[in-house]
Amino acid sequence: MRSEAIGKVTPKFDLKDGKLVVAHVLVAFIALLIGGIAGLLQTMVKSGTIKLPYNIGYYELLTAHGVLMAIVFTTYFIIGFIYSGISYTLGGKLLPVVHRMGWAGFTLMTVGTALGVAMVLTGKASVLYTFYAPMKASPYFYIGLALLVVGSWISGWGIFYQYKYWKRTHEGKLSPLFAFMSVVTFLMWQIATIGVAAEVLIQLIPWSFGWVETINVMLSRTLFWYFGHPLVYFWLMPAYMCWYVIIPKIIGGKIYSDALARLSFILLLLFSIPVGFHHQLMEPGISSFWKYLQVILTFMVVVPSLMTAFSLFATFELNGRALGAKGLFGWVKKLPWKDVRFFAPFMGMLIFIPAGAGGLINASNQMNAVVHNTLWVTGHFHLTVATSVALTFFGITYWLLPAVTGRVLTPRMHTLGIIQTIIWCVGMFLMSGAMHIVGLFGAPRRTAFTDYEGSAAAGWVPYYVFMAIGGTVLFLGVLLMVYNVIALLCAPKGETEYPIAEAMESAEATPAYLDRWRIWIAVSILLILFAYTIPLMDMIVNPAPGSKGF
Ligand code: HAS
Ligand code: CU
Repeated sequence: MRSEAIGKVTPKFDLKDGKLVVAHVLVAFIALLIGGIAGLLQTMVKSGTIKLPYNIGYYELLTAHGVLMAIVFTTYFIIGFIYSGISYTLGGKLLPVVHRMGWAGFTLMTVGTALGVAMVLTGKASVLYTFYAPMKASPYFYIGLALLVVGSWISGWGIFYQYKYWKRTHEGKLSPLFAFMSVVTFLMWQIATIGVAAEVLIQLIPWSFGWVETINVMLSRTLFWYFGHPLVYFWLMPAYMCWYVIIPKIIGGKIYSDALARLSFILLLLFSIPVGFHHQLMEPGISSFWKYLQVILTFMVVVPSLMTAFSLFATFELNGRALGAKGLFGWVKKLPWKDVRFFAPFMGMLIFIPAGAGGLINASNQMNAVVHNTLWVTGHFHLTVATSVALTFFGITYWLLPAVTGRVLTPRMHTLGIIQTIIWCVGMFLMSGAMHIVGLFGAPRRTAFTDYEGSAAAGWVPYYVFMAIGGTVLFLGVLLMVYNVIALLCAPKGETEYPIAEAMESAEATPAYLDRWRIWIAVSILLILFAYTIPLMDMIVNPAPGSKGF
């Protein structure tokens, strides 16, 4: 591999920390497997091909699929990946207290996940992964979620602690980019999860225990989306960390600009949160001014993604030219296509171009009226989170597991990984493509049946067939990925580098103000207060009829 030709000796990964990383990654992939099975069964139950015992129906399976894939798989993978990176870049080892916090967070999250998933699979929490009112689940589902969130907070505090310790012992030095990005990601998570914690603790738990009779639905949805949008950036930012910090090293190049990377993460911190209304554009009860304001902020949060695209193109092109590439696109040929550590995340990037464009359509008020609550939206997030993010996480797994367990990535694993990536892209092209098109025709999302039969809906059937074929291909992709994870854990012993790239310019080129956390946290909170205070007050003071008494 070309990156090895650089020949610099890199420190070994601490194998004790490696166990913590493996634990997280394993739970993530168990969730992917069960979530994948639920995804496949969900289509079969919906189409009436099979009938499951214990009344497990479409909504139970769809909830299990969404919760396991979108919440459990991602959160565990992200924490495992980030803990590995802070161990490696901030001193080569987790501080003992941080190591313990990592395990404490893991334990709490796992108890919560087990409780939550048990409720879903026994039919006591068929509320979908967005779980806002008025759908009601067993209180134990919400308690499970609360434990999952609190567990992730403890892990996040561990990250902050390790970072602070490093800063204290390396005064005046620029923190490693990976660590900086980890802190931004978990700061954002910390601020965003306050919304869902408030919804769960103040509204959903008292209501589902029957302590209060009514619930303010509007408030519940708003608190959910205050969290629900930044949630998607919580998935994306670790993928960006791979794109900015890992990929340049793998292709044998350098990070285009450390300062630009940091600035884009600061912008993600500022603009990820005050935008939840773009999920509520079609809702009455929020005045158009506040929707308009949050749509403007939504278009602001696109800027750091465009900066990321620019920076990646720059890295690819400059590196290609250094290797002798000619012409406008000659650099494409210089990319290491046979290296799965590159190929899988690269396909994620490529697909993020149409995926992001779909997001811009969603965010535009008039077009949102066309696509809202249709399968188009399902298509959108299967491209963003289930392809761009998931393929990047798969790509990380191929070097992460060997690096943290003292093993090697064999040529056979590269080949299997590339096959897995291709299967994923083909499956997603069929499934998500069909979802986008049929969504434009009006086919609704998250509904077990429609009674449009015989009218416009007849034309939807061929697209449903493509969705089913694509979904089946994807299920094979899940099985192969789970096989790959097992194979990686049994790979021959040896050394695998932890690929962290260097920046093109020196550390002095990064302005110090990017590291001024207090300013950025303050601006972030101000923006949130600006975008949310008045509409929230309005929902609480003037609740919709029926919500009174809450
Ligand atoms: Fe979204 C709904 C708007 C991004 C996930 N989104 C969802 C839902 C999910 C989700 C899960 O405004 C459904 C929630 C539910 O269940 O109801 N989304 C956006 C916008 C963006 C966006 C404006 N979404 C994401 C990301 C997600 C995600 C990222 C997950 C990870 N989304 C919406 C809206 C809705 C919505 C509305 C509500 C719809 C409704 O009505 O319900 C943007 O942030 C996207 C910006 C991205 C770009 C692309 C930049 C490209 C890059 C790649 C460069 C490639 C290279 C390789 C360098 C502008 C960085 C090229 C190499 C070559 C050789 C060519
Ligand atoms: Cu959003």
